[in-house]
Amino acid sequence: MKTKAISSIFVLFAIAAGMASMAPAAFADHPEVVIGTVEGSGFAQDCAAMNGGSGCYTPTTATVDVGGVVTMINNDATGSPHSFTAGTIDGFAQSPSGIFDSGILMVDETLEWTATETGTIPYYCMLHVWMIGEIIVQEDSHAAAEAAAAEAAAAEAAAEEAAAAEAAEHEAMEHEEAEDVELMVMISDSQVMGGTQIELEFNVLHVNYDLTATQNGEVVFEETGLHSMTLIATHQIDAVGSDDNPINVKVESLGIGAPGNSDNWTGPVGQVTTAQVVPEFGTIAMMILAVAIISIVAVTAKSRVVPRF
Ligand SMILES: [Cu+2]
Repeated sequence: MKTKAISSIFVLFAIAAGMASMAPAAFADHPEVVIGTVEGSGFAQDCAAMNGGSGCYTPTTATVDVGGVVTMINNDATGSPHSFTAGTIDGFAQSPSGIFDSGILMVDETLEWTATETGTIPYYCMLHVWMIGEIIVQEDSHAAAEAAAAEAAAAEAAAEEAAAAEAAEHEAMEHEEAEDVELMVMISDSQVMGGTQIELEFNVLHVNYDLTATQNGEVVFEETGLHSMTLIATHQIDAVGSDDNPINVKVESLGIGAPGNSDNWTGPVGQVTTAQVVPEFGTIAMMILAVAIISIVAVTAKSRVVPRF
């Protein structure tokens, strides 16, 4: 049980570690980015041709993490003023989104803008309607990794807690077990119709046992693998004991638990309780003949314990 709990922690931890190590690979790191203006972009609409076909801003498509800083600079060496205005432009119809707007930037003037949420933000230059670009804001890879790590830590903590609970439960079971192994058998008898009725009284339910009765060295009753669902079991022996010829009854415990499920039986195995039955008056003579209290240290639930005598 304990081993299982520990191995499940390892599995969880392995999954968590895997997730944490995979996260950075899934997202490239873009804590900050600089966007410039293409030289001469203010004079000709053909920025694409001037910039190797990639647009009028450099880069035309920029990527930044949430929380990352975008520095927009008008570094057009021709000295043209430009703007970085978030929104779209269709011909001369401008639709600023308001996410950011640098206003008119003279050469070397900048706008710093911090991305706050994921998405794609188009922008344009309000002076040169052919200048358009976009900023892709993506999830912070560090934050994602941290979130994954935090999740992993939480899972690990939960697993540990579960393991602790299981261990506690296990310990509690061991205690209970240690108390339950105190098997007591009380043997009483009565003379009935030319025979003897043996009554066994147990202190626990579901005792599995062998019962043997001998008289004068001869076996008068023998049954193995008996099971007492209740606390009392009665057996009929076809013999009558006397002072000169008593019946010796022997009860040997096999374990406590459901019949046929001996792998899960607990309690003392091989504990022997004997009684010498000498009915004199035909009434029930109660005799507590053996009360064996066996203290054991149960290592696992399946351990068989052989009591000492
Ligand atoms: Cu411009």
